[in-house]
Amino acid sequence: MERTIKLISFIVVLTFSVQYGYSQITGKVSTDAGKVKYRANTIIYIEKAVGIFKPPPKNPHMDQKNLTFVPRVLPIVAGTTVDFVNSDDVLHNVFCPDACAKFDLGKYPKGVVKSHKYEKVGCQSVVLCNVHPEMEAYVIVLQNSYYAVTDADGNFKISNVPPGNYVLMVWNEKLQAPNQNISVPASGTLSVNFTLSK
Ligand SMILES: [Cu+2]
Repeated sequence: MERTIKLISFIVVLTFSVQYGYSQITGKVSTDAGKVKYRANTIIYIEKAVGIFKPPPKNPHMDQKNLTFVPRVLPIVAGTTVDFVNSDDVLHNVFCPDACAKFDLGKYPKGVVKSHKYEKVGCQSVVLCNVHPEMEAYVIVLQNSYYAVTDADGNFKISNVPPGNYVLMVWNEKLQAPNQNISVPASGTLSVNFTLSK
């Protein structure tokens, strides 16, 4: 009897691990030597995946600190509300002139948080401050949560991706790279590299 239970448990665990297998996608974004700074802050994302992707329970923040938006690049799932925080001793404004996410939160002081909900999948929008024209950031609205932002060396990792065929896309504020058709296996790691150019 005990043996049978063990065997059944084993089969159940095996079935679940096959059915609910996930993989990770890792890789590197490279550029010409003169454009090394653009390796960072590149978004690698799956264009479309099956399923319903809800916003995270906690709103992501975009801070305004030392006259800079942090992070500079923020990928989100459609329907996510972003909280814009002012952490500086000066007044900041937050606005977006792009049609797909047009808003203006006005000017506000340190400690105040104002928010905007991004609805439109595919919206690649800029965030600006009308007090400091040099301030600039980007919010990229995606269909699903399988995305990553590259580090300073261009490395990225997308975890917990269900197996399947996808189009892997690239967004960068200045440069471009062709999309890649990928087949994510039921387990393990798929390595994908991109070369960014004009
Ligand atoms: Cu500002």
